[in-house]
Amino acid sequence: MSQMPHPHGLPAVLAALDRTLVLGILNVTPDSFADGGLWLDPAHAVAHGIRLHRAGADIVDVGGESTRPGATRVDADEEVNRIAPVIAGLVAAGVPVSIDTMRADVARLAVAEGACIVNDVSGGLADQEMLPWLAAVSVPYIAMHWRGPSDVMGSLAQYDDVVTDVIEELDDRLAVIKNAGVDLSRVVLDPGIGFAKDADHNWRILQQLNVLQECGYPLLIGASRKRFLGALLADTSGVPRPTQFRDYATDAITALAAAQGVWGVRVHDVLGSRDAIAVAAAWRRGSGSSE
Ligand code: PMM
Repeated sequence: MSQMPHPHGLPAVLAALDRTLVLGILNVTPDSFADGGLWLDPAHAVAHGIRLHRAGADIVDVGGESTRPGATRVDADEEVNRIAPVIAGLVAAGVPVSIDTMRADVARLAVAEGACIVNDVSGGLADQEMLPWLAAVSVPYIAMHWRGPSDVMGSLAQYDDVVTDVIEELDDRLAVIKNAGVDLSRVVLDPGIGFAKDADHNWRILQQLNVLQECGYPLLIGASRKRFLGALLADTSGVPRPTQFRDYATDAITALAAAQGVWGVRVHDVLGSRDAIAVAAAWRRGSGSSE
Protein backbone atom coordinates (compact mmCIF):
# COMPACT_ATOMS: atom_id res chain seq x y z
CA MET A 1 0.00 0.00 0.00
CA SER A 2 1.44 3.34 -1.06
CA GLN A 3 2.16 5.96 1.63
CA MET A 4 2.51 8.65 -1.01
CA PRO A 5 -0.63 10.82 -0.92
CA HIS A 6 -1.75 10.39 -4.53
CA PRO A 7 -4.70 12.29 -5.94
CA HIS A 8 -7.87 10.25 -6.46
CA GLY A 9 -8.55 9.16 -10.01
CA LEU A 10 -4.95 8.25 -10.77
CA PRO A 11 -4.56 4.97 -12.73
CA ALA A 12 -3.88 2.09 -10.32
CA VAL A 13 -0.44 1.41 -11.78
CA LEU A 14 0.64 4.93 -10.76
CA ALA A 15 -1.27 5.03 -7.46
CA ALA A 16 0.65 1.92 -6.37
CA LEU A 17 3.98 3.77 -6.55
CA ASP A 18 5.33 4.75 -3.16
CA ARG A 19 7.68 7.50 -4.25
CA THR A 20 7.74 10.88 -5.95
CA LEU A 21 6.48 10.54 -9.52
CA VAL A 22 8.29 11.83 -12.59
CA LEU A 23 6.41 13.68 -15.30
CA GLY A 24 8.53 13.78 -18.45
CA ILE A 25 8.12 16.95 -20.50
CA LEU A 26 7.05 16.64 -24.13
CA ASN A 27 6.32 20.03 -25.68
CA VAL A 28 4.86 19.80 -29.18
CA THR A 29 5.58 23.48 -29.79
CA PRO A 30 7.92 25.54 -31.94
CA ASP A 31 8.85 27.89 -29.10
CA SER A 32 9.16 26.22 -25.67
CA PHE A 33 12.35 27.40 -24.00
CA ALA A 34 14.10 24.04 -23.63
CA ASP A 35 12.64 21.67 -26.24
CA GLY A 36 10.79 24.04 -28.60
CA GLY A 37 10.78 22.86 -32.23
CA LEU A 38 12.24 19.43 -31.47
CA TRP A 39 9.01 17.42 -31.46
CA LEU A 40 6.69 19.10 -33.97
CA ASP A 41 6.55 15.97 -36.10
CA PRO A 42 3.99 13.67 -34.38
CA ALA A 43 5.97 10.49 -35.09
CA HIS A 44 9.12 12.01 -33.58
CA ALA A 45 7.12 13.30 -30.62
CA VAL A 46 5.59 9.86 -29.95
CA ALA A 47 9.00 8.20 -30.24
CA HIS A 48 10.46 10.73 -27.79
CA GLY A 49 7.55 10.20 -25.36
CA ILE A 50 8.14 6.44 -25.45
CA ARG A 51 11.86 7.06 -24.83
CA LEU A 52 11.00 9.28 -21.84
CA HIS A 53 8.72 6.55 -20.47
CA ARG A 54 11.39 3.86 -20.90
CA ALA A 55 13.93 6.12 -19.22
CA GLY A 56 11.69 6.38 -16.17
CA ALA A 57 8.92 8.92 -16.78
CA ASP A 58 5.86 7.64 -14.94
CA ILE A 59 3.73 10.04 -16.95
CA VAL A 60 4.51 11.95 -20.15
CA ASP A 61 3.20 15.52 -19.95
CA VAL A 62 2.17 16.59 -23.46
CA GLY A 63 1.73 20.30 -24.20
CA GLY A 64 0.85 22.12 -27.41
CA GLU A 65 1.25 25.69 -26.20
CA SER A 66 4.42 27.28 -24.88
CA THR A 67 4.13 29.07 -21.53
CA ARG A 68 7.68 30.41 -21.46
CA PRO A 69 7.95 34.02 -20.26
CA GLY A 70 6.81 36.37 -23.05
CA ALA A 71 5.07 33.66 -25.14
CA THR A 72 1.85 34.66 -26.91
CA ARG A 73 -1.20 32.37 -27.05
CA VAL A 74 -1.54 29.75 -29.75
CA ASP A 75 -4.78 29.26 -31.65
CA ALA A 76 -6.99 26.50 -30.10
CA ASP A 77 -7.26 24.50 -33.35
CA GLU A 78 -3.50 24.58 -33.74
CA GLU A 79 -3.06 23.38 -30.15
CA VAL A 80 -5.42 20.45 -30.82
CA ASN A 81 -3.65 19.58 -34.08
CA ARG A 82 -0.34 19.46 -32.26
CA ILE A 83 -1.34 17.29 -29.33
CA ALA A 84 -4.05 14.94 -30.64
CA PRO A 85 -1.90 12.53 -32.70
CA VAL A 86 0.81 12.51 -30.05
CA ILE A 87 -1.56 11.61 -27.23
CA ALA A 88 -3.22 8.93 -29.37
CA GLY A 89 0.19 7.44 -30.24
CA LEU A 90 1.44 7.42 -26.67
CA VAL A 91 -1.77 5.97 -25.24
CA ALA A 92 -1.67 3.24 -27.91
CA ALA A 93 1.88 2.45 -26.76
CA GLY A 94 0.69 2.11 -23.15
CA VAL A 95 2.30 5.32 -21.88
CA PRO A 96 0.40 7.22 -19.15
CA VAL A 97 -0.17 10.75 -20.45
CA SER A 98 -1.09 14.08 -18.88
CA ILE A 99 -2.29 17.00 -20.96
CA ASP A 100 -0.66 20.38 -20.27
CA THR A 101 -3.30 22.87 -21.38
CA MET A 102 -5.28 25.87 -20.16
CA ARG A 103 -8.17 25.10 -22.53
CA ALA A 104 -11.18 22.94 -21.65
CA ASP A 105 -11.70 21.88 -25.28
CA VAL A 106 -8.11 20.65 -25.54
CA ALA A 107 -8.33 18.85 -22.18
CA ARG A 108 -11.65 17.24 -23.22
CA LEU A 109 -10.17 15.92 -26.43
CA ALA A 110 -7.01 14.71 -24.68
CA VAL A 111 -8.99 12.83 -22.02
CA ALA A 112 -11.18 11.31 -24.74
CA GLU A 113 -7.94 10.10 -26.39
CA GLY A 114 -6.86 8.51 -23.09
CA ALA A 115 -4.93 11.19 -21.16
CA CYS A 116 -5.23 10.39 -17.45
CA ILE A 117 -4.38 13.76 -15.82
CA VAL A 118 -5.16 17.40 -16.67
CA ASN A 119 -2.30 19.81 -15.99
CA ASP A 120 -3.63 23.37 -16.12
CA VAL A 121 -1.00 26.04 -15.47
CA SER A 122 -3.78 28.59 -14.98
CA GLY A 123 -5.58 26.59 -12.25
CA GLY A 124 -8.86 27.16 -14.10
CA LEU A 125 -8.42 30.91 -14.54
CA ALA A 126 -7.73 31.00 -18.27
CA ASP A 127 -10.85 29.19 -19.47
CA GLN A 128 -14.18 29.46 -17.64
CA GLU A 129 -15.23 26.11 -19.16
CA MET A 130 -12.39 24.14 -17.57
CA LEU A 131 -13.76 23.59 -14.05
CA PRO A 132 -17.39 22.81 -15.01
CA TRP A 133 -16.09 20.25 -17.49
CA LEU A 134 -13.70 18.78 -14.93
CA ALA A 135 -16.58 18.31 -12.49
CA ALA A 136 -18.12 15.84 -14.96
CA VAL A 137 -15.04 13.62 -15.37
CA SER A 138 -12.89 11.80 -12.84
CA VAL A 139 -9.27 12.51 -13.78
CA PRO A 140 -6.78 14.15 -11.39
CA TYR A 141 -6.29 17.89 -11.87
CA ILE A 142 -2.99 19.74 -11.42
CA ALA A 143 -3.85 23.33 -10.47
CA MET A 144 -0.88 25.67 -10.73
CA HIS A 145 -0.45 29.11 -9.17
CA TRP A 146 -0.93 31.60 -12.04
CA ARG A 147 -1.43 35.32 -12.17
CA GLY A 148 -1.80 35.92 -15.88
CA PRO A 149 -0.67 34.99 -19.39
CA SER A 150 2.98 34.49 -20.21
CA ASP A 151 3.30 37.74 -22.17
CA VAL A 152 2.48 39.83 -19.07
CA MET A 153 3.50 37.60 -16.16
CA GLY A 154 6.87 39.32 -15.67
CA SER A 155 5.08 42.48 -14.53
CA LEU A 156 2.94 40.46 -12.09
CA ALA A 157 5.87 39.23 -9.98
CA GLN A 158 5.05 41.49 -6.99
CA TYR A 159 4.46 39.92 -3.60
CA ASP A 160 4.32 41.03 0.03
CA ASP A 161 5.48 37.55 1.02
CA VAL A 162 5.63 35.17 -1.89
CA VAL A 163 4.89 32.00 0.12
CA THR A 164 1.93 33.51 2.01
CA ASP A 165 0.56 35.16 -1.13
CA VAL A 166 0.88 32.00 -3.26
CA ILE A 167 -0.87 29.94 -0.57
CA GLU A 168 -3.67 32.50 -0.25
CA GLU A 169 -4.17 32.61 -4.01
CA LEU A 170 -4.13 28.80 -4.27
CA ASP A 171 -6.68 28.66 -1.42
CA ASP A 172 -8.93 31.01 -3.39
CA ARG A 173 -8.56 28.72 -6.40
CA LEU A 174 -9.41 25.65 -4.32
CA ALA A 175 -12.63 27.33 -3.19
CA VAL A 176 -13.59 28.04 -6.81
CA ILE A 177 -12.62 24.52 -7.90
CA LYS A 178 -14.76 23.04 -5.12
CA ASN A 179 -17.71 25.32 -5.95
CA ALA A 180 -17.54 24.14 -9.54
CA GLY A 181 -18.20 20.62 -8.25
CA VAL A 182 -14.70 19.18 -8.60
CA ASP A 183 -13.79 16.75 -5.81
CA LEU A 184 -10.75 18.27 -4.10
CA SER A 185 -9.32 14.79 -3.48
CA ARG A 186 -8.43 14.85 -7.19
CA VAL A 187 -6.35 18.03 -6.95
CA VAL A 188 -2.57 18.37 -7.06
CA LEU A 189 -1.22 21.86 -6.28
CA ASP A 190 1.77 23.45 -7.99
CA PRO A 191 3.32 26.75 -6.82
CA GLY A 192 4.24 27.62 -10.43
CA ILE A 193 8.01 28.01 -10.37
CA GLY A 194 8.94 30.78 -12.83
CA PHE A 195 5.35 31.92 -13.42
CA ALA A 196 5.08 35.56 -12.31
CA LYS A 197 8.05 34.86 -10.01
CA ASP A 198 11.58 36.17 -10.09
CA ALA A 199 14.55 34.01 -9.13
CA ASP A 200 14.37 34.81 -5.41
CA HIS A 201 10.63 34.17 -5.35
CA ASN A 202 11.36 30.69 -6.74
CA TRP A 203 14.09 30.00 -4.19
CA ARG A 204 11.91 31.22 -1.34
CA ILE A 205 9.10 28.88 -2.41
CA LEU A 206 11.51 25.95 -2.57
CA GLN A 207 12.95 26.88 0.83
CA GLN A 208 9.43 26.90 2.29
CA LEU A 209 8.01 23.82 0.55
CA ASN A 210 7.10 22.39 3.94
CA VAL A 211 4.77 25.35 4.49
CA LEU A 212 3.07 24.64 1.15
CA GLN A 213 2.81 20.99 2.10
CA GLU A 214 0.89 21.97 5.22
CA CYS A 215 -2.00 22.82 2.85
CA GLY A 216 -2.49 19.05 2.75
CA TYR A 217 -2.47 18.54 -1.03
CA PRO A 218 -0.06 16.53 -3.17
CA LEU A 219 2.49 18.97 -4.63
CA LEU A 220 4.06 19.11 -8.08
CA ILE A 221 7.26 21.07 -8.72
CA GLY A 222 8.24 22.19 -12.22
CA ALA A 223 11.72 23.70 -11.97
CA SER A 224 13.39 21.81 -14.80
CA ARG A 225 16.04 23.86 -16.64
CA LYS A 226 14.27 27.10 -15.73
CA ARG A 227 15.83 30.54 -15.94
CA PHE A 228 16.57 30.88 -12.21
CA LEU A 229 18.87 27.84 -12.48
CA GLY A 230 20.67 29.43 -15.42
CA ALA A 231 21.19 32.55 -13.30
CA LEU A 232 22.39 30.57 -10.26
CA LEU A 233 24.97 28.78 -12.40
CA ALA A 234 26.07 31.82 -14.45
CA ASP A 235 29.74 31.98 -15.42
CA THR A 236 32.15 34.54 -14.00
CA SER A 237 31.05 37.09 -16.64
CA GLY A 238 27.44 36.70 -15.56
CA VAL A 239 26.40 34.71 -18.65
CA PRO A 240 23.60 32.32 -17.62
CA ARG A 241 24.28 28.58 -17.85
CA PRO A 242 22.78 27.44 -21.19
CA THR A 243 19.45 25.61 -20.94
CA GLN A 244 20.80 22.18 -21.93
CA PHE A 245 23.39 22.26 -19.10
CA ARG A 246 20.93 22.78 -16.24
CA ASP A 247 20.03 19.13 -15.64
CA TYR A 248 22.37 18.44 -12.71
CA ALA A 249 20.86 21.43 -10.91
CA THR A 250 17.38 20.15 -11.79
CA ASP A 251 18.32 16.73 -10.40
CA ALA A 252 19.46 18.37 -7.16
CA ILE A 253 16.07 20.08 -6.86
CA THR A 254 14.36 16.73 -7.50
CA ALA A 255 16.42 15.08 -4.75
CA LEU A 256 15.61 17.79 -2.22
CA ALA A 257 11.93 17.94 -3.19
CA ALA A 258 11.61 14.13 -3.09
CA ALA A 259 13.31 14.07 0.33
CA GLN A 260 10.47 16.32 1.50
CA GLY A 261 7.88 13.99 0.02
CA VAL A 262 6.53 16.05 -2.88
CA TRP A 263 4.14 14.09 -5.08
CA GLY A 264 5.75 14.81 -8.43
CA VAL A 265 8.39 16.63 -10.43
CA ARG A 266 7.98 17.76 -14.05
CA VAL A 267 11.33 17.41 -15.81
CA HIS A 268 13.13 17.10 -19.13
CA ASP A 269 15.88 14.72 -17.92
CA VAL A 270 13.84 11.86 -16.48
CA LEU A 271 16.74 9.49 -15.80
CA GLY A 272 18.54 12.01 -13.59
CA SER A 273 15.37 12.72 -11.64
CA ARG A 274 14.58 9.03 -11.18
CA ASP A 275 18.09 8.50 -9.80
CA ALA A 276 17.66 11.50 -7.50
CA ILE A 277 14.33 10.13 -6.25
CA ALA A 278 15.86 6.69 -5.61
CA VAL A 279 18.64 8.32 -3.57
CA ALA A 280 16.20 10.49 -1.61
CA ALA A 281 13.97 7.48 -0.87
CA ALA A 282 16.91 5.35 0.36
CA TRP A 283 18.09 8.30 2.47
CA ARG A 284 14.66 8.64 4.08
CA ARG A 285 14.44 4.88 4.74
CA GLY A 286 18.01 4.57 5.93
CA SER A 287 18.27 1.55 3.67
CA GLY A 288 19.10 0.73 0.08
CA SER A 289 16.46 -1.96 0.00
CA SER A 290 12.84 -1.01 -0.56
CA GLU A 291 11.60 -4.15 1.26
N1 PMM B 1 6.08 24.80 -16.40
C1 PMM B 1 5.96 24.88 -17.73
C2 PMM B 1 4.89 24.26 -18.41
N2 PMM B 1 3.97 23.56 -17.74
N3 PMM B 1 3.11 22.76 -15.70
C3 PMM B 1 3.18 22.69 -14.37
N4 PMM B 1 2.24 22.02 -13.69
N5 PMM B 1 4.20 23.28 -13.66
C4 PMM B 1 5.18 23.99 -14.28
O1 PMM B 1 6.06 24.51 -13.57
C5 PMM B 1 5.13 24.10 -15.70
C6 PMM B 1 4.06 23.46 -16.38
C7 PMM B 1 6.98 25.64 -18.51
O2 PMM B 1 8.09 24.83 -18.77
P1 PMM B 1 8.35 24.12 -20.22
O3 PMM B 1 8.41 25.19 -21.27
O4 PMM B 1 9.63 23.38 -20.06
O5 PMM B 1 7.22 23.18 -20.50
